[in-house]
Amino acid sequence: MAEAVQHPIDYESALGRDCTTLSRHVLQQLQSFSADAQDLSALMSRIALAGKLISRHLSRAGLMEGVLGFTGDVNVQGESVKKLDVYANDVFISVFKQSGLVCRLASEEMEKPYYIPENCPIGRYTLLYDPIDGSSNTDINMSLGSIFAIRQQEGNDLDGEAKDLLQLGSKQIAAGYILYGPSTMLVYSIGKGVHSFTLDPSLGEFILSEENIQLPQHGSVYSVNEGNFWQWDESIREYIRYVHRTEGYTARYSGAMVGDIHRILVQGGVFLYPGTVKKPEGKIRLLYESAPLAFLVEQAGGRAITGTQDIMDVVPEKLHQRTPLIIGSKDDVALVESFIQRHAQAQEEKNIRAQARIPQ
Ligand code: FDP
Repeated sequence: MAEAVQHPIDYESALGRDCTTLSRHVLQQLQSFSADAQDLSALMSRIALAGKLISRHLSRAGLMEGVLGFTGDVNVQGESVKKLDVYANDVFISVFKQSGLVCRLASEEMEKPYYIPENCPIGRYTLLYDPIDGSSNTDINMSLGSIFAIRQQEGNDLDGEAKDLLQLGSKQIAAGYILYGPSTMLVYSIGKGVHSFTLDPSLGEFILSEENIQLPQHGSVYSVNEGNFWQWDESIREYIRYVHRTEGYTARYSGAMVGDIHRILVQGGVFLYPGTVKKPEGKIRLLYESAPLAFLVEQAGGRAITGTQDIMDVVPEKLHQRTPLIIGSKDDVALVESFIQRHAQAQEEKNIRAQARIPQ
């Protein structure tokens, strides 16, 4: 009888992979144990804890009373608040209590920034976050996300207006998202590439899955809510007509941007949430959705624009500002942009003709 072939097990690399936790990864990236590096590692660990708590809650949501559905309140954006939005918002606040790290948090669910007074004498950071992205998916057991960004707090914000947050996306120290899908993943960047971690429930740890993710230059996916077709600008409608009649494109839209962006990060393509007649600035919030995702996608070699400007160049005027968003693979974003530019140029020529009374 033939002897069974022995495959040597490479314990060293298997263990190395299993042991790369998020906090260790942050320190490895910074190659330092300085106070700043320790802070960033601790910040990411707390965000990971929030992700674990929310993930656990979501996995049991269908088994518990009073977890799903609406609270009956309307948030600052005029949207009906879901019970899970409130839960997830509070989780982020509570994981940062007595951390000495984050003095102030700002989220979609709170009109004004929330202060944790005991942290403020030494807490140098602000956390901006969308606790539950894709709210329409909450009650139907579909993928959801959380989006986060960390910025340095500048000054003491004596008037409580958080004006120091009204700055460019390049002021973000770290950004990322947590995806609650078949497995829970955390994807982050501290400006040194994009890295993904998967929650191992048996260890209760996020373990490194992929380092230095690179977004393909082009992908077949376009991800947009086509129900808004008649509300878009003609340039966006033209782009969509183009992908409809061109071979090689396929539509994917889940209702949770984090899931759609994750697909694009891995496989390439473009996600769009353009302005509509009802919402000329679109739906996506700049400070805790567009800017963190733009930071991440640019770090992975992609692009994010409003249509006329890079997202990272937009200076916010207010905390809950919205922006149109076109984000993903460089070539695909450039294609959408070319439709917008062509349309703007044609419009300009038309206006000049009209002013000069030249027949159209
Ligand atoms: P939400 O339902 O939580 O507000 O962040 C905005 C967002 O989620 C995205 O996650 C999602 O892609 C989009 O809104 C869905 O909005 P539409 O139903 O208008 O397509």
